[in-house]
Amino acid sequence: MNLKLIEKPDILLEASFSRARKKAGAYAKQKTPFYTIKGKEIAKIEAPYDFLESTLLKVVKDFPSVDKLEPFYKDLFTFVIDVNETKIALAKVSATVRIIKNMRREKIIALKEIRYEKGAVQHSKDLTREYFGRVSSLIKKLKGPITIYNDAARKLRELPSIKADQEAYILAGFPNVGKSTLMGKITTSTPKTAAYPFTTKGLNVGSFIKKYLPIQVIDTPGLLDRPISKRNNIELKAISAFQHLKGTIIFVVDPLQEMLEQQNLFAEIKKLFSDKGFIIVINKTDVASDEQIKKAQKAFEGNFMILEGEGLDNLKAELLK
Ligand SMILES: Nc1nc2c(ncn2[C@@H]2O[C@H](COP(=O)(O)OP(=O)(O)O)[C@@H](O)[C@H]2O)c(=O)[nH]1
Ligand SMILES: [Mg+2]
Repeated sequence: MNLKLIEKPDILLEASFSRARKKAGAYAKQKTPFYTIKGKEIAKIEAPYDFLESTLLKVVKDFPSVDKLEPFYKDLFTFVIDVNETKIALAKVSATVRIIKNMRREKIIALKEIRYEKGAVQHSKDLTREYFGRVSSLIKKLKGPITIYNDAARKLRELPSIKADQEAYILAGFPNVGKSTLMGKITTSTPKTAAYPFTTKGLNVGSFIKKYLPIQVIDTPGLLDRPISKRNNIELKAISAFQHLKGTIIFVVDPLQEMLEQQNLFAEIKKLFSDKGFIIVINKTDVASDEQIKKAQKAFEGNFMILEGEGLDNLKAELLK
C-alpha cells in the first residue's frame, strides 16, 4: 500500500512560508508601489494554502475507505491500526485545511479592501503576519493527528501486496517439510518477502502464470505451520484473514517427520478453511524410505494427493489445470 507520510508541523510550515516568500519575491511590479505591496501580500497569503492543500488533502484523499476494501485487507487494517483513531486524525487534518482556506479568503478580501492612505502598508503587512500566525498555530495543533496518521501509514505500507480478488495457493505444513523449497519450484517470479504484522518472518509471495493470468503462491512462515489450537487470539485473526482469499491450500507433508502431528495440523487447517480446496503434497520422496512414504500416504488416504519428486510435474500440471 503506497501511502505518503506527512512531514512534521515545523517542516510543513517552513515549506509553506518559504513558498510564500518566493511567490512574493517573484511578484511583478504593478502600476503603483502600493498595488505592488498589496499584490505581494496576497501572493504570500495564497501560497501556504496551495501547498498545504496539495500535500495534506492528497494524503486524506489517498487514504483508502476501509469499508470499501477487500475483506482480506479490511481484516488486516482493523488488526494493524486503530481505524477510528486514524479516521479522526485525518478528519482533523482536512478540517484544518478548510479553516485555512476560509481564512485565506477572508484575508484576501480584507487586503483588497485596503485603500491607499496613511498606515495602509503597515495594515496590509499586519494582515499577512496575523494570517501566518494563525496558520502556524493551526498546523502545530496537528502534531498529534499527524503522528497518529504516520504511525498507521507506516504499518499499512508494510502490508503484503496480495490481490485478494485473484486466485491464490497458500502453503501450509510443519516447519522444514519443504514449503519454501516447493514455492521456489512452482513459482516463476522470484518470491518477494512482505512483512506480515503477525509473524516475525513475514510472508513470501510469488506467482506463476496460468492461462496468461498470474496465480499467487503464498508461503506463510510462522502461521500455518503449528497447531492452530495453540494459537493466541491475534494469531488466529491473522490466520482468519486468509479465509477471505480465493484459493487452495497446498499442505506439504514430510514423510520423515512425525505423522500424527502432521495429520492433526491438517485436520485443524481443513476445518478452518472448510470452503477451500486442498492439495496434499508428500514431499522428500527422494530421501524417504518406501515404508515412510506408504505411512504418509496411508495417513492422508482419501484426501486429494500428489507426490513430490517425480510428482512435482504432476503438481505443476494440477496447478495449471
Ligand atoms: N531431500 C529433500 N530435501 C528437501 C526437499 N524439499 C525440501 N528439502 C529440504 O528440507 C529443508 C527444509 O526445507 P524448507 O523449504 O526450508 O522447508 P519449510 O520450513 O517448510 O519452508 C531444507 O534443507 C531443504 O533443502 C525434497 O524434496 N527432498
Ligand atoms: Mg520456509
